[in-house]
Amino acid sequence: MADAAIVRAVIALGSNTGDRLAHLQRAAQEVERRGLLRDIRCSSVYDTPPEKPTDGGAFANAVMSGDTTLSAHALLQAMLEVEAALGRTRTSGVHGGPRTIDLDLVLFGDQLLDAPGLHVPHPRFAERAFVLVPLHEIEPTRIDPRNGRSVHSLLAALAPVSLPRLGSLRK
Ligand code: PH2
Ligand code: MG
Ligand code: MG
Repeated sequence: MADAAIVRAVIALGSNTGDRLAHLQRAAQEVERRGLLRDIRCSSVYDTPPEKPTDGGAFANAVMSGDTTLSAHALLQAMLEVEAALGRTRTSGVHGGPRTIDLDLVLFGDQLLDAPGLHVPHPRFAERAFVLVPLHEIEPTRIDPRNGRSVHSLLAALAPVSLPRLGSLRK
């Protein structure tokens, strides 16, 4: 049988309640421990102003990339399990409201996917400094398969931002 295809996936991590840095570090540890990604690269963790839609405070954000043989659906399901294992709570019904941990599938190889609950590339990542700044740190030449533009060029198109570094995703 042919080997399962290896795909390089990018996961964005966010938290805006409690010990935000610890939530991101634990989530990254779980992604690695459960073998969801291999040959992992981790960005720094940044302190980011909340972008709409949200009714919460400042976020901690980071991204990690790695190889996977899981399908996009299986990876997303496993990411939701990591969120649940970390006790994800929603203190309001507002999309983007305060949350202990949010894991979003940003890129899955160069695939374009549109299924219920699974929209890849993440529909808004190319306008979001809180994704592009950390992604630029680890994958500057990565291409947005929707338009062929590199992370470097997407970031250059945003208003200049300077995001404070909160720490490292790896403890
Ligand atoms: N996530 C959102 C909405 N707004 N803002 C920042 N800075 N970071 C996030 O992760 C974020 C957000 C919806 O998931
Ligand atoms: Mg999100
Ligand atoms: Mg999410």
